Amino acid sequence: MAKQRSNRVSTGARPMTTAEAAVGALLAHGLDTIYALPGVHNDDFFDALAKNSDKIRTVHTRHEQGAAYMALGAALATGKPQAYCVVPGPGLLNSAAALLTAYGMNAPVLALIGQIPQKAIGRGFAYLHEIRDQAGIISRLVDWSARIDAPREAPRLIAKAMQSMFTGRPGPAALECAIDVWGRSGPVPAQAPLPLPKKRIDEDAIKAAAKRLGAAKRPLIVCGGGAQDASAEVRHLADMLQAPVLSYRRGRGVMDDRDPLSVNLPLGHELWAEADAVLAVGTHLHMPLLHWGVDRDLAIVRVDADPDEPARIAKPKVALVGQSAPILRRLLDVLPAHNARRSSRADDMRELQARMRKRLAKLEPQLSYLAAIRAELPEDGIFIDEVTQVGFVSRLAFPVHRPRSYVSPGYQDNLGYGFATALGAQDSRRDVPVLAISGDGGFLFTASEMATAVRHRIPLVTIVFNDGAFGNVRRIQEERYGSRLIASDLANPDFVGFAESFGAAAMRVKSPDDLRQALRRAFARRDGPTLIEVPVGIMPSPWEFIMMGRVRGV
Ligand SMILES: Cc1ncc(C[n+]2csc(CCOP(=O)(O)OP(=O)(O)O)c2C)c(N)n1
Ligand SMILES: [Mg+2]
Repeated sequence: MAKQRSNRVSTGARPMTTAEAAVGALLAHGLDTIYALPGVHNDDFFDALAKNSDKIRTVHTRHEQGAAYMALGAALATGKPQAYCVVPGPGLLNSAAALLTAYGMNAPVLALIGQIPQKAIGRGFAYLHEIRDQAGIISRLVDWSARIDAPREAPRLIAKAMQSMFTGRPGPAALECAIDVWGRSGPVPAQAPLPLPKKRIDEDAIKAAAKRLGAAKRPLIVCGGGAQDASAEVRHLADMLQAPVLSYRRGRGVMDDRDPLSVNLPLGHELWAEADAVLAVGTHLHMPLLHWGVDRDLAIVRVDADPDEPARIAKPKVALVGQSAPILRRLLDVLPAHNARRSSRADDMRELQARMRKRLAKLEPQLSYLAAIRAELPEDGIFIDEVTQVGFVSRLAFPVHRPRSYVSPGYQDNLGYGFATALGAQDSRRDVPVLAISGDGGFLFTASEMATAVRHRIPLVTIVFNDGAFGNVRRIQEERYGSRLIASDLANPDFVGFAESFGAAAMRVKSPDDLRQALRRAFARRDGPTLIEVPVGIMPSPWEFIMMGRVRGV
């Protein structure tokens, strides 16, 4: 059997190096960019990239976390697989927070990671960048990983990695390759991309879901990141059921916020209290199930790509496992036969929305700055949030009109992800403006990538809201710890001077009106980055609208 296979391999195989085979496989999967930071372990791989530079761009960063976050941003903005390449040991660990975030966001990011000489792996000889059980560490960060041990393995393993990133719960994958394997030559068989396994739609479950939802008097839809590719279907279902659609971080943009049925987290919290059926699409339902409560009067229908997800916290009435778009299309076919007659909820929803806007109105100046951004960022522009005061409010009140046009880090909520992720989004989507917001704390996590933005002429616009503090932390210390402030004040650079010193454009503005003018100028500049610093004071807390209490099953 093994012999037969090797015969088959040698007939159609062409001699090439592992690195050449790997680059060829990336190209065969439609990748045209790799985010990377070089080093001796991967020199042969980079040389293969150099030989193919007419087909694949290499965007090099100043820190490995920048490369991995850029791949993440590109994957989120395009919905397509993206790759990054770093050295082993410290290179891998430097990229690990981004890989963790890609895992949490179910983003198809392929990590290509170097290794020490193949024969020495696991032996503790103290080779450069050696780390104990690198494969074991990687296997905790991604669902699928492997090591390329010979040229002939590269195309097959890359094809398997690509397939794994879209199988079940989507997410990152990783491949290691030893320093002496990248340059090794050998016969390499041709390998076509592997088909994605087609999941049969469970017709009984579709019917059960249609009956539950169709009979519901107060249905609610909740969307997470897994609904981003099912926007048309969700919008149609919402209309058919006259169901409000709740989205918070990763689900924003699935519904157009101009639709009165599109609701934010606090309004969703109110509606959750009285809903009799919920359709949850591609979401952990973390806040509703763990914080808001459930009871027997609420029939939950889950749609999720991960077969283990629906019953993790609470067993739903109906679970539909697979890609959300085809499942929802089938539900749209079947629902009309079971759907109650429904009158439009538009007026009623407009009233609820107006009340909610009044409650949120105290979140100033955050709302006015967000309004200025929305007025200048075109509808197809992409907004990248951050773990900062204006970012928290954007998740509740920044109007989003299209899927994949609002990026938020999901449950990792890791400070400092934003700027480099936004660079990747803008690099991969040169056709639309991308806008990143940061606090002064978060921005400096990856601020060195301003050099990358200038080097690769990435026209990202970044707003830094500067309050001279880890403001969120400071507020908690004031409110809960008797104002014993510790580790929350910041010594900052002159952000305008900092950006200009890299060759970026920079401005400082002090009001929402001035921000609009600055944004207009910044978006007009398409050959490099712009930083806009906005000095701000202490802002009102958004947390009463985010961490909300139990409303069911009390
Ligand atoms: C990786 C990571 N480290 C620490 C935190 C904790 N944290 C949350 S918000 C915050 C302060 C944010 O400061 P800044 O970016 O200036 O925003 P501000 O709250 O001042 O608007 C910190 C340290 C986190 N969320 N993620
Ligand atoms: Mg701050």
